[in-house]
Amino acid sequence: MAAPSPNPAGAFAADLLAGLATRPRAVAPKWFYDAEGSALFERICEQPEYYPTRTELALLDQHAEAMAAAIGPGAEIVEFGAGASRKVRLLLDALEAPAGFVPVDISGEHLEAAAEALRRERPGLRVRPVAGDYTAGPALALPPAAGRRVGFYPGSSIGNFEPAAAEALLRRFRGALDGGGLLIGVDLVKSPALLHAAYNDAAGVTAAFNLNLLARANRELGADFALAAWEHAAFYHPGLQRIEMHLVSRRAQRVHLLGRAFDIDEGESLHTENSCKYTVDGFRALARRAGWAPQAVWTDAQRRFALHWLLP
Ligand code: AVI
Repeated sequence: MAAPSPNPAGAFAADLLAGLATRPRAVAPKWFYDAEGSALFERICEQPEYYPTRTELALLDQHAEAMAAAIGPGAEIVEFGAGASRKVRLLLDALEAPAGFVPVDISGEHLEAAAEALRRERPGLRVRPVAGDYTAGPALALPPAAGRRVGFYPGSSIGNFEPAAAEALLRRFRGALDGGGLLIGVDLVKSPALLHAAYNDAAGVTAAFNLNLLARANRELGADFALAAWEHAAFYHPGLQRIEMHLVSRRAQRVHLLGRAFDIDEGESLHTENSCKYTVDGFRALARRAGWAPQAVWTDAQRRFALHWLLP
């Protein structure tokens, strides 16, 4: 994996400066996840409209044994983008003699605490967290394998990459897992109304999550984004099968960031996230293009979410 950036604020600054200067303006969603953003994301997962988390948890709960059988005994689970590690617990509970757990996450802050909690709960489990950006940079450098490696990438985070980038990331995982399989959660294409509600929750948590990107730039980079002058917008694009999230300027305004000034028109947007949705077959085709051989797939009765088991 990429070594943790020696200067993450520098990487955020460079990305945001470049993103504000391009048209349409855009910034990568990975910058949502500072401590505040991660906490807001945890709250999103609890909103009644945001079905992916509870649907995936139910799938893991219901099919853990079949998944464990597919994975086999003695596996070392590598979770990409590990958060509170709630989902992996369901998997670890079902696995036969797991050789270890390697949570990988860009935000090192919670990683060590989450790893420590898991070690306390499961004294026999070897937990070796890796802090760094698994999406970019040189090939992932994981600690020497303690067993047959198996990747776990839940939450449909793969949807936050456009298909070409998602294909590249799946290839990257294939390289890092060194012959091991990948269990991956993918949000399914569904009714636009359900999707729209999931990204426009009534409590406004997703809006706060989106706006936190600007608040973070103010906190960390001394920018002067006026939060009240920006509005959360999320909508489903049926042609591209994705939710798009934007921050839309409510008025003409000038923003300062690290000695540069950006003039933003009323109604202009900063594109902050795509969340791509896939049919089961569409995702299997993407996985094949990335060199994976799709195996079993588990979906809920309402076909909202899918967990795919892939072999190299
Ligand atoms: C992390 N990721 C899969 C979430 C999603 O649904 O795309 C992030 C998110 N954005 C808004 N709500 C949730």
